Amino acid sequence: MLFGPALAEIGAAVYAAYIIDSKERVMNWEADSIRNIATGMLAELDRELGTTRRFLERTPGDKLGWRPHEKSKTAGQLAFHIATLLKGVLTLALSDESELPNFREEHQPADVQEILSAFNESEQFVLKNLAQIDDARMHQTLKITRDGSVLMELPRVAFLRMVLLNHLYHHRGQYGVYLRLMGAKVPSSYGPSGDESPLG
Ligand code: NI
Repeated sequence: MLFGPALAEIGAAVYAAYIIDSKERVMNWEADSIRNIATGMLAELDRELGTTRRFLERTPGDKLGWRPHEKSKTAGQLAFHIATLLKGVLTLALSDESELPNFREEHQPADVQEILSAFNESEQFVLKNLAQIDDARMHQTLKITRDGSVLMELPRVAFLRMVLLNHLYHHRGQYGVYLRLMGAKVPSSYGPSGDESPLG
């Protein structure tokens, strides 16, 4: 046990409060989801974008070139990928057929501000455009090609779940390990991190 009994009790109370808060949000989320698919995704993103921004904000400005392994992206490259993927993926989903673009995954941002600005731009783009996709269009097939060959052919809703949402959460978890190894404080996300509990 890292904490004494008193601290453990406080921790349990904080966690219980968090769960109550989550239930309220989940209830809202379900009510929204009934309206349509895009609104449900936006309700989910309402939580997830805030958490993701906190991860990006913790980036140490003097470690953008750091990488955990020679095959890994640098911290700056990974953070910039997280910051831009929402806009890049949703742009693809707005067309019925797209050639897979280069997402500039190797772009090395100059500073943390460039990462946060890109994330803000992504967020605004998603908030403005995702709600425009009605359920009928969500169920229509989307085709992604590379050099003319079909890479993916699937309903738009499945593409958005996998390549927009799950992809974002995957990289955010990965980035949490980067933050830990760079000596930064790791934000809580699903439960406490080693540095903080969900209510701060
Ligand atoms: Ni990726």
